[in-house]
Amino acid sequence: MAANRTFSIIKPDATRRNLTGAVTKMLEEAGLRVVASKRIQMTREQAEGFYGVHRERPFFNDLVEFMISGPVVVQVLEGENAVQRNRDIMGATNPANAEPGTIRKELAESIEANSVHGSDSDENAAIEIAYFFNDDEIVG
Ligand code: IDP
Repeated sequence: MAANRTFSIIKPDATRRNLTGAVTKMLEEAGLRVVASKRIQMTREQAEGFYGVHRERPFFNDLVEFMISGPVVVQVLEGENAVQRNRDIMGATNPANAEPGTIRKELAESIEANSVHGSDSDENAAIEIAYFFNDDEIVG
């Protein structure tokens, strides 16, 4: 299968604990290549828009507060089967349920402060990449 792309966020709990490198190393060791990366402070509007699908969920407001509580690192990852490969190395949403060796099992703090975001489909990957990056910022 041809290499394709997914979108990743290193969340504020990880940047706060200086784990940007540790997360990126795990992504790279899983066979993903970082083809775009920037450290940003998300605005409330950006976070609400990004997580718009969760607007009706009970944790929505807390999630937005968490995502703007500190810097995040947004990344485009490239590799064979990139979306699934990234989901596999991330582990389950709740770190308590994540497999050993996954980012969330090894590094995450809680179901909310779970260190990483990763797109859940090729379609959403394309939408999420375009939400944060211009084409000329992605260098494969
Ligand atoms: P995912 O990030 O594993 O795809 P989603 O269900 O899409 O999981 O949830 C998005 C994010 O919302 C999670 O990564 C986590 O930060 C937060 N979240 C999900 N479920 C809960 C919950 O029950 N309580 C608090 N935060 C949650």
